[in-house]
Amino acid sequence: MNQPLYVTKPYLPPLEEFKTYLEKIWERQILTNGGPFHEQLEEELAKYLGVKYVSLFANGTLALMTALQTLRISGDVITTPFSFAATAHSLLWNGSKPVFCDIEPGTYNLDPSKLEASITPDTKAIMPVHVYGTPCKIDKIQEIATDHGLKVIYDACHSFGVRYKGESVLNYGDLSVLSFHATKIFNTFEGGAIISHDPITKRRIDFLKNFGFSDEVTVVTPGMNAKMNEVQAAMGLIQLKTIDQRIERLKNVSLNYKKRLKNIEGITFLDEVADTKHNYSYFPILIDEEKFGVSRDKTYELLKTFNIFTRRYFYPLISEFPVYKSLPSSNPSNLPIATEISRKILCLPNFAVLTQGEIEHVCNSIIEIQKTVKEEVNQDARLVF
Ligand code: T4K
Repeated sequence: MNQPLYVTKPYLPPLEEFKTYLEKIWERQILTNGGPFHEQLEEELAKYLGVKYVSLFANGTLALMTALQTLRISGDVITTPFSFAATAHSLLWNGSKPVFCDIEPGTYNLDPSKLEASITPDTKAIMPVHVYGTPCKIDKIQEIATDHGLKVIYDACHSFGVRYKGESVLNYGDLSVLSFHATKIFNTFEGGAIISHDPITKRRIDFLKNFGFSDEVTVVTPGMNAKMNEVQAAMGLIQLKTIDQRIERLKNVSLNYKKRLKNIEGITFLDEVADTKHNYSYFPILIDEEKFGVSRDKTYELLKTFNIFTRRYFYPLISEFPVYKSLPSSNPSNLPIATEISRKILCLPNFAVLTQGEIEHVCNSIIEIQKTVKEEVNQDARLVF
């Protein structure tokens, strides 16, 4: 049997290289609290990403929660149900109420044409997600936010390195949040960042992630502990050296998948968006049961028998989790596109070292599942007659 193929495989640099960084940490004995690697990574990331200010965090969820604190958001926040639980959880943890708005079929991101209908006098902000790294309809969202005096915090956890109209997608909105979790294209084991655009906001973020201390004896705000440590930052510095090569390889993986799967009836892909440099960090497909002949869930289960472990990101919708289900905006009639996409979505194994043979194995297994199930159905039909 082949080695199991998971939805992703974290990038790990050569251990020897990592050891040289660990030796420096051991020598300096500075393990956290804004150490030299932390400072270096903030600087290098700002340069690489093409953004003004980076504030590093222990993980993306703490960064989302701190972003809301930074802008003092409390009230209703419009967001997408088609995301990871952390998007909406960060709102609840801040005493805000998520208001779910439907997504659009082309990008699976918040549908700006439905946004305005969700705005009430209690609405304070919009938290869109660039899901799978595909940019939201940024210009339209900003126009609506400006018209209604709302803040925009992008959950950009999938958007490392994504550029839109020639500049970083992270430069849009009031703040953007990244995740550097092990499963992400750029990882620091766990980690995250807030991208801000002016020095005063950057300062507030940095106070908030360090208990609110502005100096040794002064606490200016009730902050929390959300700091990235030196081992995480060292990992980030090493990862940055090879990120462009890995994105290039992922682009190839995506092209190869598309070549092999494009003629299978009932399988479609996410469109590439114009004016965008993608990072190709996820490879989602939609399975239309009627045309493909097998349901998404059955395909997901049967792929396991081929040692292929796909993921249904994002099923169930956040609005379907018990804690959110009773919100009026969680009613499926309010979220028809999100509901449909979450029933069809399947993320295939996708990582930079995925080989051509492994891509063939995934595609051939999908084709075989379709063939076998269709034959079984035909056989059952013959038995009936
Ligand atoms: N907003 C959005 C839009 C997000 O997608 C996320 C996180 C966040 C916010 C929050 O950011 P963080 O606080 O996490 O920084 C994973 C990740 O845990 C999560 O970070 C990510 N989104 C989400 C989309 O995916 P799971 O529950 O699917 O992870 P898990 O452990 O099942 O991993 C998936 C596969 O990856 C495994 O089957 C094997 C492989 N894997 C995983 C890990 C952790 C490895 O090979 N090595 C590993 O160390 O949530």
